[in-house]
Amino acid sequence: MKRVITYGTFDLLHYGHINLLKRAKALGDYLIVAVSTDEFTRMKKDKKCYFSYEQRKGLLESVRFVDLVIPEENWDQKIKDIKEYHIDTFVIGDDWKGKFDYLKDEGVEVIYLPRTPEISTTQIKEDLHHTEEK
Ligand code: C2G
Repeated sequence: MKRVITYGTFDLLHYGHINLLKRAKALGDYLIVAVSTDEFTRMKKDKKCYFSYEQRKGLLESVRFVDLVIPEENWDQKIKDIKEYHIDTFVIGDDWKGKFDYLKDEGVEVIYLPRTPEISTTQIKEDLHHTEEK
């Protein structure tokens, strides 16, 4: 059983996220998603999620490509997670290209997948804001 892990905030879950999760699952047999807690999101993105951690966790657990959702509480938990969950492959969007190559030293495959262009949580918020203004 090939075990894959990925990390993210996944706020306002959209088709770009789903595209990533679908491709991540296709790389193995079991996909773990580490979703950022509200506290960690505030720290890493300096902004508040629209949906709470529990809501984002519940949404991700409803995605058929996802087998387990765990909390991402800090930048440094990846090596512990890889050991604890016997991970074979780490995958994330290529906006992070190169940032997690150090995980190869733990014997895992590190894969950066192309992001889905034109969609992002920020874009959704901006578009909705402009729509309201019309
Ligand atoms: N993503 C994508 N295409 C988009 C938007 C996002 O492929 N149009 C991918 C990102 O590359 C990432 C995942 O979907 O792999 C989740 O995106 P975010 O929630 O923006 O993740 P981020 O806030 O970058 O958190 O420790 C790593 C961080 O937790 C990553």
